[in-house]
This record gives sequence, structure tokens and C-alpha cells, in this order.
Amino acid sequence: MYGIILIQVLIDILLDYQGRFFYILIKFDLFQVQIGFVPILSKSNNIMAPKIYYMAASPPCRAVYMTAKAIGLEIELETVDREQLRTDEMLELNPQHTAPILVDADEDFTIWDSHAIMIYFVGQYAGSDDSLYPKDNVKKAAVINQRLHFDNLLHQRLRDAFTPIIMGIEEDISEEARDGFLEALGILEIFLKDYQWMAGDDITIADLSILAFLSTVETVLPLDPERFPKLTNWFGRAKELPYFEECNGEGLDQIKEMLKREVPLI
Ligand SMILES: N[C@@H](CCC(=O)N[C@@H](CS)C(=O)NCC(=O)O)C(=O)O
Repeated sequence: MYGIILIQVLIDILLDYQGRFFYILIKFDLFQVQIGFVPILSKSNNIMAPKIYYMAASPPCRAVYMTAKAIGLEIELETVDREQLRTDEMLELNPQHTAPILVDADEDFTIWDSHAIMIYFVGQYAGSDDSLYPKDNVKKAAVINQRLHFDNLLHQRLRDAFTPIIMGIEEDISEEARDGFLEALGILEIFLKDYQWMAGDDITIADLSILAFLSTVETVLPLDPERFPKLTNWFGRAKELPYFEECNGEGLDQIKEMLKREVPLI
């Protein structure tokens, strides 16, 4: 008699787990209790990957892309060009009209500047492994911040050196731009004097920023290993990162196409 009596109770409980919704399905049978988690498809389909407005040739954009890959964060890349960055819609997001720009719709958060975005990605999405930017270690974070600010100077020197050539105004880099550029590379060499990586013995977002920059420079300007031995060694190791090619290959091809030749710096 009892064999044909089946007591089945289904209890559905809505559970908000880290912003993702699940049903807990508890099923009572006569002899067993089953518990399962069932994602609610309509809700999980609404979870939006953070979007990056992106230009492949841009080193800051590639640095952000590498950071996402390094922490296993899925992002959406939306390619934009300089004109699009100046439309009213885009100026609302970033009045400075630069890429990358992050729109994290699920978090209702928008920010621009690669360095700010990388710090946000690690803080918000890296989980317990925040070695790329250890936010609770003030001194380590300060060293990384210093390198990230220095990265802005690197880009300025890169622009000073190459923009006149790209625009066809100059045939070669001016002496002043050349000296400024070499001085900046010399400071990178000093960062590596006592460390394996740019801000210590662990890889951090400072490495990813500088890697995006240096790989751009390298397309037209091979590093002199005698003048910059530690930087050359660092670059060789950094290029081995498993996501390096995926994040940089397309952009570096575009840069090569833009410059079409090597520019002798030294
Ligand atoms: N410090 C900024 C620099 C961004 C930047 O200058 N991006 C360039 C491309 S590499 C850009 O969008 N330029 C367009 C413009 O200035 O109008 C960052 O790290 O995001």
C-alpha cells in the first residue's frame, strides 16, 4: 500500500546568490530527499558582461583586455574609432574622448582610463586572488600606482616620437623626442634592477600596462639588449603570457601597417 503512496513536495525557494538568481528545488520522495540548484534562465540571460569601448591598436585598450583575461573575466569589446569617441553619446560616457571606456551595466558603473579600469576589474572581479593589484597592501599598491602613472609618461613620449612620422610631417624621430624616449626606457630598466617584474616579484597590472606599451614600440623599434638587458629579459618573459597573442596580435598588426617600416631610434 505504502509503495504506491508517493509523497512529493516541491519547495521552490528563490535565492539571490551574488546577484545571480537560482531556484533551490527540494523534492521529498518517500525514501529520498533531493536538492538541486536551478538557474532561472530568463534572469541569468540578463547578466551582462562588462563592456569595453575598444581600439585594437591602442595599448591602454589592450592592457585592459589582458587584465580581463588574466582574471578570467568575460568582457564585451565594442570597437570604436576616434570619430565615434567624439559623438554626443560617447562624450556623455567620457568627455575626454579616449578609449578604453568601461560600461559595467550590471553594476551601474562607468569609468574611463585604462589604469582605473584595471584596478576596478581586479577589485571587483578577481575574487580572493588580488595579486595583480593587492588592494589591502598599501605599500605594494603605491608602487604599482607609481608605475601606472609612469605609464602615462611613456605614452606621451611615444606620441612625441611617432605622431609626426605617422602624420607624414617628419621622416625620422627628432633628437629631442629620441632622448626623451630613451630616458623613459632607461627608467623601466631601473624598475627591474631589484625585481623580476615591474613592481616586485609578482606580476601585476603595471606589467600588463607596460607590456601593451612596449610591444607597440617593439613593432618598429627593436630593443637594444645591451643597453636595456633587464628590460629585454622582462619583455621576453612577459610575451610568454598565455593571453599575450590573443590580446595584442591584431592591434600590433595594425600598428605595423600604420608605420610600414622600422624607425631607427639608436
Ligand atoms: N591615459 C589614458 C589614455 C587613453 C588614450 O589616450 N587613448 C587613445 C588611444 S591610445 C585615444 O583614445 N585617443 C583618442 C583621442 O584622444 O581622441 C588611458 O590609459 O586610458
